Amino acid sequence: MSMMAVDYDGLIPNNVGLGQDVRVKRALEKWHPGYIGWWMDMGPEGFQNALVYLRTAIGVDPKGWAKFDYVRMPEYRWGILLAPPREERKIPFGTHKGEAAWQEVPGEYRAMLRRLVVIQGDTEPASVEQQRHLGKTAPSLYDMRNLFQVNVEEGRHLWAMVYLLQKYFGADGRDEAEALLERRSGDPDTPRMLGAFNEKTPDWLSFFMFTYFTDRDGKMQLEALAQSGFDPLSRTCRFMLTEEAHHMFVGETGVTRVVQRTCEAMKEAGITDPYEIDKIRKLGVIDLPTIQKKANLHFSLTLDLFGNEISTNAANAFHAGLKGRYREDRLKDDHQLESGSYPVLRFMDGVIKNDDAPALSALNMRLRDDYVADCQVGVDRWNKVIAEFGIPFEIKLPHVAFHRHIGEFSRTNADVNGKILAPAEWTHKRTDFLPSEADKDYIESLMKPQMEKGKFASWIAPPKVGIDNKSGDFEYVKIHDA
Ligand code: BYC
Repeated sequence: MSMMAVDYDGLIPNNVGLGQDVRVKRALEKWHPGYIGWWMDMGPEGFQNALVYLRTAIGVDPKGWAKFDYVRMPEYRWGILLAPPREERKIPFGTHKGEAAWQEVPGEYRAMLRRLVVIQGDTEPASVEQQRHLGKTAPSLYDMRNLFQVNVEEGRHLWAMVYLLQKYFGADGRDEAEALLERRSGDPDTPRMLGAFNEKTPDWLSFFMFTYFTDRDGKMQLEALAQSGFDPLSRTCRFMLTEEAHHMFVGETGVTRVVQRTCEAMKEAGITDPYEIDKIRKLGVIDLPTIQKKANLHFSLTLDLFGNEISTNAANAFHAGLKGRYREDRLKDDHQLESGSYPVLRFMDGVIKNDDAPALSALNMRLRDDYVADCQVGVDRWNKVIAEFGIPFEIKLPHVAFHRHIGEFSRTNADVNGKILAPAEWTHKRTDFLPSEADKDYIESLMKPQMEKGKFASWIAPPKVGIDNKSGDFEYVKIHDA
C-alpha cells in the first residue's frame, strides 16, 4: 500500500503502514480502550448515542480528504494520518539547516522533542473536556454538530501525538501517552499543562471565542511545528492544520452570527446606542460591549500560550531545528538567526516599551506578533457587520499587556489600552474590561437549547450556508432517531 492511501481495515485507520508495524500497532491497540474510556467519561456529555453528521478524514489529498455521514461519536474512526512526504526534504532552519530531515528522533534532542509533542498532545483532550457540557445548551442542531465535529477532531489530534510518542519514544513515550489520558482540565491535583486549557468554557459565546482565538494559537503552533526538521512531526502537523481550519471557521462565523443577530435586533427595536445594555438585553440578544469583554478575556488568556517573550526554550528548539517560525519556508533570511535582533515589548522602569532582543531569544514574541495580526482579520469582519447596521461600535483587540499571567506583563495590571493601573484601580475597573458575574448570569440565562431542525436560539443568526452544502432545515444531529 502506498504511504498516501488510508488503510481502513484495522481498528485504527492510518496511512503510516501500521499493519506492518506490529510493535506500534499493539501499543496503540492497547491504548485504545483507555482512550474510549476517557471519551465516554470526559467527552461530550450526553448525545453519545445520537447520530451526528460528521466529516471523517479518509485521505490526505487536499482535494478530497473527507467524507460526511451520520456517525455515533464513540464509533468515529479516529485515525493516524500524516501529510504526504516531501521528497528529499531538508531541515529548513537552525544549526542543522540543509541536512536531510530526520526520520528518527535525533538522540541529542530527544527530551526537547518529547516535551513539545507532549504539550501539543495535552491541549487536545483538554479542549474536549472544557467543552463537554455545551451540547445540552446548543443554540441549534447545526451548532451542536459543529461542536461535536471540533471535539472528535481534537480527539484525532490527540491520536496524532500519541502515535508519535508510541512510535518514536519507547517506554517513556508510552508513559506519556497514558498520562495524557489521566490529566484533567481544571483539576487542582492533575491539571492540564497550559493555563488557558484549565479555564472554563461556560457558554457558547465562550466556545466561539475559544475556537476563534485559542484554536488560532493551535494554528500558529502547528505551523511552527510543521516546519520541524523531525519529519514525522512536520507531516503530522501539516495534516492537522487541514482540520484546524474548520475549527477557526466555527469560531469566526459563530461570533459573526452573534454580532449579526444583536445588530438586527437593535435595528428592529430602533436602538442605535450600543451601550443601552438593559434595553438590548430585553431583546434576548448579547449586547456588543459584553461581546467585547468576552473577546478581551479569550484573547488575553490565549496570549499566555505563547510563553515568555524572551525564551531560552524557544531559542533552543529553533537552534536544534525542531520548532520553526510561522511559515519559516516563506521567510527570507538566513534561517539561523545567530545574529540579528527583534523588537520585544517589555515592561521596564514602570513603562511598556520596545526593546531589541537577540532574534533567537525572541521567537515566542515573534510568533505572538504573527498571531495578533492573524486575529485582527476576523475582528475586521465582525466590525464590517456592525458598520453595515450603522451602529457606532468597533470590537478591538485589547493591548497585549492586558490581563496577562505569563511573561513580561504578568507582573503588572494594564488596561485594554495598555495603561498601567494601580492594583486597587485594576480591581475597581476589572469588570469594565472582563465579564462580570451579572454579564455571565445574563449569558447563561440565554443558554436554552434549540434542538428543532432549522431553528436557532434568539441570540444567534443562522449561518449563510450549511455544512456540506446542506439546506437550512437539515437534521445535523438525529437525537431521537438514535
Ligand atoms: N501555562 O521558555 P518559556 C492547540 C512554562 S494550542 C503554563 O517561556 P516556551 C489547541 C513553560 O512550559 C497549541 N506554563 O516557554 C487549541 C516552561 O516550563 P518548564 C498547543 C507555561 O517553552 C485549541 C516555563 O513556563 N501547542 O493546539 O518557550 C484546542 C518557561 O517557559 C505557559 C503548543 O503550545 C503557560 N501558558 O513556550 C485544541 C506547542 N507558558 O519547561 C488545541 C508546543 C510557558 O521550564 N509548546 N509555560 O517547566 C511550545 O512550543 C512551548 O512549550 C510553549 C511555551 C509555547 C507552550
